[in-house]
Amino acid sequence: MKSIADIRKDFPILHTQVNGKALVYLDNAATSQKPIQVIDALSNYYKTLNSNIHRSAHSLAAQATEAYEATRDIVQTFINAKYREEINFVRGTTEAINLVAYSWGRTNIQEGDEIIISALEHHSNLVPWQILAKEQKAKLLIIPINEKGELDQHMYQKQLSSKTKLVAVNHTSNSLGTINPIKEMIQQAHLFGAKVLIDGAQACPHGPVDVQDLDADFFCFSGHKTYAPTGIGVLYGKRELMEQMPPFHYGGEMIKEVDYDMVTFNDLPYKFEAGTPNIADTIALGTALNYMKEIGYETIKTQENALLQYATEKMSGIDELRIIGNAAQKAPVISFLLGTAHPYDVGVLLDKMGIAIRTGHHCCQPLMKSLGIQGTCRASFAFYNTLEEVDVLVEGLLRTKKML
Ligand code: C6P
Repeated sequence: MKSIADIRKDFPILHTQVNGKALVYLDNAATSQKPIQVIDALSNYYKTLNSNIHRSAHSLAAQATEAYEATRDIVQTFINAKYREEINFVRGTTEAINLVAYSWGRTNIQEGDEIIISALEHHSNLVPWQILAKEQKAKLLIIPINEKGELDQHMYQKQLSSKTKLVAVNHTSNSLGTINPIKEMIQQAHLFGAKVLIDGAQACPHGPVDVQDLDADFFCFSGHKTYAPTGIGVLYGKRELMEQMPPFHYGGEMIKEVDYDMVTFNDLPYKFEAGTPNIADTIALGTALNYMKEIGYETIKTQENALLQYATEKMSGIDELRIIGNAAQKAPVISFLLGTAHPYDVGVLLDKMGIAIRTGHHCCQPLMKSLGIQGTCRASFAFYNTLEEVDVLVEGLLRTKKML
C-alpha cells in the first residue's frame, strides 16, 4: 500500500509554488489534480497511438480503437453497469444531463408532468430541467433542505406522485458536501413509475458506485474531478431506455446507413457518440480510474474521512468561522464564512499564502439565495491532501481574520 507521501510524488503540481509559497491545493471539488500516470497516458497517446478510431483499417487506428474501448470496460466496472454499451462518453456531467434533457426529456415529458430536483443542485442539474419544463409546460418541484443541509425526505415523499416523470438529484452536493440517500430516493421514485437521473460529479472522485444496486436510470460524472483530464465524462443510461431515445447529435459514427432521404442510427453506445470523439482524454480517463483502484478505495476513504474530521474540528475552533452544511453524511467538502468577510476577499488573501480554495456561489445561486448569503468559501479535499495542509489552511484563516 502506498503512503500518502508516496502518492503525492505522483502529482507533479503538488510540488510547485504559487505566489512564492508551497501550493496547498484545496479546490478538488472544482477539479482534481492529475497523477503522472494520467499525464503520461495523454502524451504517450499523441506520441505513439494518435489516429482516428472505429473507421480505418491501419494498425494505429486499431490500437487506438482498442485503447479507447478499453476505457469503456474500465468505466463499466467502476460503476458496475450491466452492459458495456450503457456507457456513453460525453464531455462531462453538464453535457450528460443536457443529452438526457434533450433526448429523453423532449420525448417523455408532456404538459402537466412533474420533474423533481433538489435545492442542492448545481446549475447543470437545474437549468436543463427548468428550460425543458417551460418548453413542455411541465412543472419543476424542488426538494427543500433542513438546517443541516440535508434533503427534506418528508417533503420529497409528499412531492412524489403519479405526475412525477423524472427525479434528477445529485449523489453528493458540491456546495455543502451533503451525501444524499439516493438509493432510497430512487426506490421511492420508482414506486410512482418515475425515472431517476443521478448527478454523480461529486461522488465518483471518492470511489466507485454501483448503478445496478442503486437502480439508477441515468448516472453521470466528469473525468476531470476523478483525476482524469477535462473534456471527458460519462453518461450511463439503462440499455432499454437508451435504445428508445433519439440521438442527441447527428453526424458521422452515429449512423448505420444514410441516403439523401433516409438515415438509420447506429447501435448503442455509438448512437450517442457522433463525430470523432475525445480519444486521448478517454484513454486517460481509463488510466485515472485504474490509478484510483491501485491507490485503493479504502485508502481514499480513510484519508478523506480523516481530513474532513480534522478540518471540521480545527475550523470549528476558529472564532467567527461558520461552517455552512453539517449533514450527517458528508463528502470532504467544507463550505464556510469567516465573520462578515466577503468570501472572495478571504479567497484572495489565502491565495497569497499559496492556499487554493473556491469562493462564490459554486454554481448554486438559488441555494445561496435561500440561505440568505451571496456565497461561501469552500475547501475541498482529495486523498493526496495532508493534515499538515489543514493546519496551513487554519493558520492562513487566522491570519486572514486579522487582516480583514
Ligand atoms: N462543479 C465545482 O466547483 P462539469 O462542469 O460538467 O464537469 O460538472 C458540472 C457539475 C455538475 N454537478 C455537480 C454536482 C458539480 O459539482 C459540477 C461541477 C464544480 O463545484 C465546478 S462549478
